[in-house]
Amino acid sequence: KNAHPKIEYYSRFSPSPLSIKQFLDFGRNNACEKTSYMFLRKELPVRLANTMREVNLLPDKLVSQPSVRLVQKWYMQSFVELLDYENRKAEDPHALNDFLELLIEIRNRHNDVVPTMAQGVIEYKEKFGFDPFVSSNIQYFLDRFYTNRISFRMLINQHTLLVAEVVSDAYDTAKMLCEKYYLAAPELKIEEFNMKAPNKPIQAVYVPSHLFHMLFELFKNSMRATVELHEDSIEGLPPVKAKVTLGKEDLSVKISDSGGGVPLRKIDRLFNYMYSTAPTPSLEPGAVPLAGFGYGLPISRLYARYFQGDLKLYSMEGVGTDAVIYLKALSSESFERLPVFNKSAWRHYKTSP
Ligand code: W6P
Repeated sequence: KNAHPKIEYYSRFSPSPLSIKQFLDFGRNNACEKTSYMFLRKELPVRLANTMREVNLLPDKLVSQPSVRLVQKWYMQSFVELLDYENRKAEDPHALNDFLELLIEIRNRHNDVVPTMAQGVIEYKEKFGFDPFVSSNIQYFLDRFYTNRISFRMLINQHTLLVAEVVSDAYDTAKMLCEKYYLAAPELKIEEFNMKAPNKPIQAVYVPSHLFHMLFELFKNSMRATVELHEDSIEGLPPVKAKVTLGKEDLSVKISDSGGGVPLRKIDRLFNYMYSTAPTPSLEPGAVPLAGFGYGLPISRLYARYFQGDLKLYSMEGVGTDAVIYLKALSSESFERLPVFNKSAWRHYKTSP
């Protein structure tokens, strides 16, 4: 039910299409967060209201299915919560942060929209069978509904890159690989410490795919070390720990394992291309190793350094390893670090190490 009068009001506005360039310029990173806030607090309700009105044009027999009702409820709740910001000035000291948190909540609330709608279609089919007219309506509606959802999440995502979320995505992906090889994987424990805004999730101005790449690489290494050391232990696998911290200068992510560590003498080798290409241990053809015989670590360190950060390993032989990714907390400090051909570069090729 669209009982709310504001739905009618907002649905009269057409959504404003953005170009890919606007997305890039407009993210919190480049433009100011205020501009983004002023745009989104109107545009998000407009996009929600447009879709909510369309749901009501679906056949009653479909709209009344419990799953569809549930989805409608999520849309209504998100819409109403966004209305709180209709008249909240960007200068209100808490508005921007509260808004950010609301966006994260909304994104999570709507995570299961696709399978839930699919469930609604199943419920309908079980009760009323297949009807070509309804099927064509549903096809038309769902294409538009999901396009709206893609666009809505695109807007939210460019406003919020949550570091802990990337950490847990990278962990999940590494865990799947690890379980495939070893039939087990250590648990993850994430902790956050936001020095700038205590108890607020840590946001980053960064390239998500680069962060994912680095974390995925570190998790694979930590998991391998953990499983190989503790495979036969009756206590089970010690967890891999992640700590995300935001300070004035640095945004750091530490991944710690209790996989037995690496002696100091061998740490540099982990970043050495020549060492990393040592004859590969025998592997089934087509099999990819979980970690340890590739360019994963040296290239991850290049990603970190590319925007003025770094990647370091601190290991204690016999115990375990801490890997820390350092990123710049301020977007104004993360400019590209590029190789330049000059005298100093030239000298590197002419002198011995
Ligand atoms: C290890 C070796 C290593 C490399 C990179 C990251 C974590 C770990 N743990 O034992």
